[in-house]
Amino acid sequence: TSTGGPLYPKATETRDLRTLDGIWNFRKSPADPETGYKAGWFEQDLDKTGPVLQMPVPSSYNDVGEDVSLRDHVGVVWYDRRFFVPSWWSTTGQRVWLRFSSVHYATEVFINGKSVMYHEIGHLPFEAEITDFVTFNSSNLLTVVVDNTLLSDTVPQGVIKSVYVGPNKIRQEQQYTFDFYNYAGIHRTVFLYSTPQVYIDDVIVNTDIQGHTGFVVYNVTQKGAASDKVHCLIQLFDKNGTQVAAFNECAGLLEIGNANFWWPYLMHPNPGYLYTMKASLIGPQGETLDTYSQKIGIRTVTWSNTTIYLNEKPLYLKGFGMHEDSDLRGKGWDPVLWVKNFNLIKWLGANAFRTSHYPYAEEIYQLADEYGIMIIDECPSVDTDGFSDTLLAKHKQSLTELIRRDKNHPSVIMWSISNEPRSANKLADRYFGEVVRHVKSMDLSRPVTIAISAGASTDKSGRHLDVISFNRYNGWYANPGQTAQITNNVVEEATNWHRIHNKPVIMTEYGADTIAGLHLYPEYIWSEEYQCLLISEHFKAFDLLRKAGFFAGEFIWNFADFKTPQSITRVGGNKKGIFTRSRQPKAAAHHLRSRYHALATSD
Ligand code: GCB
Repeated sequence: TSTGGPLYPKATETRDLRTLDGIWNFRKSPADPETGYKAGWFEQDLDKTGPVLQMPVPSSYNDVGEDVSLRDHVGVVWYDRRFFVPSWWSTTGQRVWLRFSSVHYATEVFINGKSVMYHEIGHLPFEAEITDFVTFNSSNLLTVVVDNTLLSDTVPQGVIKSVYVGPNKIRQEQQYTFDFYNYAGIHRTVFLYSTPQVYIDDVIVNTDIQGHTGFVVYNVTQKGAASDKVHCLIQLFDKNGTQVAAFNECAGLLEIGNANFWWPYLMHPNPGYLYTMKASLIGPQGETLDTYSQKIGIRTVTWSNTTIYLNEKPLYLKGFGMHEDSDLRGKGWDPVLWVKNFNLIKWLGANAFRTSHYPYAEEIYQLADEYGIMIIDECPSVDTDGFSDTLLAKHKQSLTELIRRDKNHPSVIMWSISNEPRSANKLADRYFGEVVRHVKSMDLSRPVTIAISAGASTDKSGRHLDVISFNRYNGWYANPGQTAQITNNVVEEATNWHRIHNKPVIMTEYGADTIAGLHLYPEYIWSEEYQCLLISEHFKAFDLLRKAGFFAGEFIWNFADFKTPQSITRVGGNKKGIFTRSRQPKAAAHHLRSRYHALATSD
């Protein structure tokens, strides 16, 4: 089993890096998942053991073919490719590492026919040191076996149904209750990288502010040497590359007078200010053993029973739920898509989004740090149900990996530990108590929330949270076509949540499916006019709630249209986007934009 890879791989003075992205060989397994194992597909090139497809990495495999059995495949698929490791990595005594930034859902990795790691849960990185498995004077075979099956104890959960399709013919169908397509495959970059023998394993950063002074509390951990044989040099550089602080302990405190704090977009003329923190491991002779640099932002997040504060200023979050989703690529990491997304986020005047309903690619958090966009970081637990102990263990594991990965991002201001769990179930009380305790044991610096769909009077999870978030579809699932009651309902429900829990409240979802280009007036569901009207009625509620003093943010559902399983309530997918799937604005995008910009000037 493999977890971790807490540090995003980087080339530095002491480390080299390449990616194994590109076109790989690919084959679906027959229904029996053991087939490939029994036939030894991991011991030779896939194209020698049968026909292969050409498969891009990173990408979901589902939508690149013309074959419904590829799109809807349930179970195991095989990938392979060959790669070289530079011989000088060996002559200089470097360790060789292989890191997958995300593969969905369960993965076993072989190198030259030997199993080197297994990882479960999509959307999170895993890595292994493979120095002893590779050869340096010839190519190496890398085989990846991926299983997309979701069951009652996977995160997220699903169920496999056997569907009778004729005599002796059964089709296995993956069913799940969540509302996005269960895309699968090698979704993010595959890194091959080197570190020295003695290497920096992790860097933990926390920041604080006092007046104009910034503080960076850090801890650099190393592996490969006795701790009395090495020390650290920590240097902090500002945007111009000027060193503003330094210290020679592996754990310590840096003080930066007149610091540039990290501010969100539109809350400050210079949002997203990042320093570069360089950590070096120094050996007994004063030699540099390893270095690792990362960008950090100096900011605080605090909260009371009514308000969330950033750098001691009250926050009002304006954003949306998103998805990693696009045409052809599915959930494959795509820098073009995401730079475009961030440009649209700025165009809208938004300052936040929720990584609904799973952790996004690390590069997205790096962009959010740079742009000053705040993130509610959600783990992959959606529609959480059953609340078994095995599920609880995996749910905690997903948060362990998430927090280890994202702990240093200034953009991450809150953890969301679930979306729409069945929290009226009495088992949800103990379950979420445990999950929150687990998060708090790892990070006390950020509030914890759940995007709740249960009603305030039946929900059992809210008492464990710092911030109450709720999803509600007034004028859509409830009373479709009727907008007159929306404002009242939203005000009442938010007020009720606050009255019961005495905590800040956020609306994390509201919205209406809308077919771009469908115009119906007077407003009629599915039209652009209806989406505008529905959100206007919500805006009235938000303005009233802001005056009430406990309302901390509004998140429309969704940023863009996205793919879902096939259903008669979905036209080519979920159409609640304010942008189409190709990121063109519907009328609601313009409408939301004028609100978010106006809120920025009034703040
Ligand atoms: C929800 C879910 C979200 C769905 C949305 C909808 O409550 O959290 O994943 O896509 O409703 O549009 O039905």
